[in-house]
Amino acid sequence: MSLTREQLDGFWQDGYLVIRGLLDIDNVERWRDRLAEIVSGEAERSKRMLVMKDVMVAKGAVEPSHDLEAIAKVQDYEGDPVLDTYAHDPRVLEVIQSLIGDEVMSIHTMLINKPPNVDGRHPLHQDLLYFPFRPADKIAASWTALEPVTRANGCLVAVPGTHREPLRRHGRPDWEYVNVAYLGAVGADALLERRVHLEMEPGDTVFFHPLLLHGSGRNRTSAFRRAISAHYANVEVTWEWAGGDLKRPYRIVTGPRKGELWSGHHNTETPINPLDYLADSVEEMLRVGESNYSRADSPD
Ligand SMILES: O=C(O)CCC(=O)C(=O)O
Repeated sequence: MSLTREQLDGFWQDGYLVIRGLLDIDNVERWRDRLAEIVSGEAERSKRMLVMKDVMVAKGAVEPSHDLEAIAKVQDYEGDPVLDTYAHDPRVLEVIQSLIGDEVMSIHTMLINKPPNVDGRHPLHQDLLYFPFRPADKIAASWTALEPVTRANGCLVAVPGTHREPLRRHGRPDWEYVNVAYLGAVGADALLERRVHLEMEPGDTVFFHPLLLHGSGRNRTSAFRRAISAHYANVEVTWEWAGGDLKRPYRIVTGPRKGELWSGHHNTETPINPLDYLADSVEEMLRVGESNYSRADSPD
């Protein structure tokens, strides 16, 4: 699907664009079923796949009544023949290409499962924190709802226009239970009032910029809230992090080099130290903004 001028302008103005009904219910059901098969062991896990337990389950604070209720996400699903059809879906890729250019690679993949009964919040953050590539304008995410996502079950929230701001430092929220690597942007609470709740139907897809402040609230329902996502970068990006590479394959997914691994330019002269963007202690987080991550200030 090629984007209209209005949709393109909307993306660059707000930092995100929701496309209703981009993917159909057959796909959605297949991806949901696959999650269940992976978690039950019916489907073999692909080589690099990471299945992450929710922190409350891991710490024994919640006793799940079913295996699926224990899982927070499946990460790096490349190699899974069913989930990976998402990262290669031509409808997703066409939009991505309109946003960041024709030749793109997949740089991160995830299926996020927000079960009932756990906290499951994701503080406001910028995904660029996790990516070694620059410029940010050549990176974009797609995130597709796998069931109705609402304010009640912890839909995504976004703060429009924040993609024009620099990458912030990120730290651990002071919530009691925080899933591994769910870091929050320091000082972002001040912008919570401007957040927009992105309620979506199954198959609806939001595309967003890696500097956009976004997060998600608790699931207060008795059902799951699942979504599948992928991040992409134009192959012309530069690797900007200091200290070699992450030894992970970045696969080109469009154009004449489709299927090949990225082997682009590395900046070795003025690299970025990714640790500079991490708040390294609670004291420091408190100094920067009294209580940046209080319970009342969650993205629900
Ligand atoms: O799906 C969610 O709840 C949040 C996902 C997200 O923001 C992320 O993984 O960067």
